This record gives sequence, structure tokens and C-alpha cells, in this order.
Amino acid sequence: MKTKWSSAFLRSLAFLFLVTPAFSAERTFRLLTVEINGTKFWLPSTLVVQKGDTVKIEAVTKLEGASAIHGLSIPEMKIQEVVDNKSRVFTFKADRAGVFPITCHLHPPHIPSQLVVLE
Ligand SMILES: [Cu+2]
Repeated sequence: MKTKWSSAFLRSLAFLFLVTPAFSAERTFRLLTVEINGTKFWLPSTLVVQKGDTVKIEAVTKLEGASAIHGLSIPEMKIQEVVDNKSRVFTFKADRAGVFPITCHLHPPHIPSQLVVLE
């Protein structure tokens, strides 16, 4: 008897997930520039959001001196920021689905990250 109740409960829960419409939300990420063995990149390297979400990024570098200044660019979202060791916050709307590179426009050889916007 207990198994039947649990099964019905799980089916109801699955139904709720299927009929509940996706709605946009604010997604917040904290990105850091790091250097490992002479290679610089942003961490986390992948940001995943839903189309329509408002994306809030707090970016900062943890590197010292002149190498503390880096770019954070997502051209498809019209984002191009210069970031140093003071926290910088910016917001944009993920208005189209796809996989978009996040690069340092000041130093193109840096390893790109990616923004994944799900449909
Ligand atoms: Cu850079």
C-alpha cells in the first residue's frame, strides 16, 4: 500500500514539473580571473541560464599588478567590461538561446569561457 501511494505521489510530482511553465529569473554568478601555469582564464568556465533570464555577473581578478586588469566580453550579449581586483557588477538579459564565448578582449590568447543559454 505504501508503495502505491509513493508511486502516485511521484507521478503527481512529475506532472507538476511537466505543466509548470518555465519563467525567467535572475541568475547571479561570481567570476574570477585566475592563472595556472601561466595561462589565464575566467572561473567558473561555463555559465548556464534559461532564455529570458536576467544574468548578473560579479567579476573580479585575483591577480597582482598589471596582470590584474582583464576584459570580460560576451559580444552576442553586447557585454564588454574591463575588470581589475575591485569587484565589478553588471547585468544583462539572456534574450536568445545558444552557446556564446566569454573572452578577454584585452588579451585574446586567454582561454575563453562560455555562456550557455537554454531555450
Ligand atoms: Cu586578460
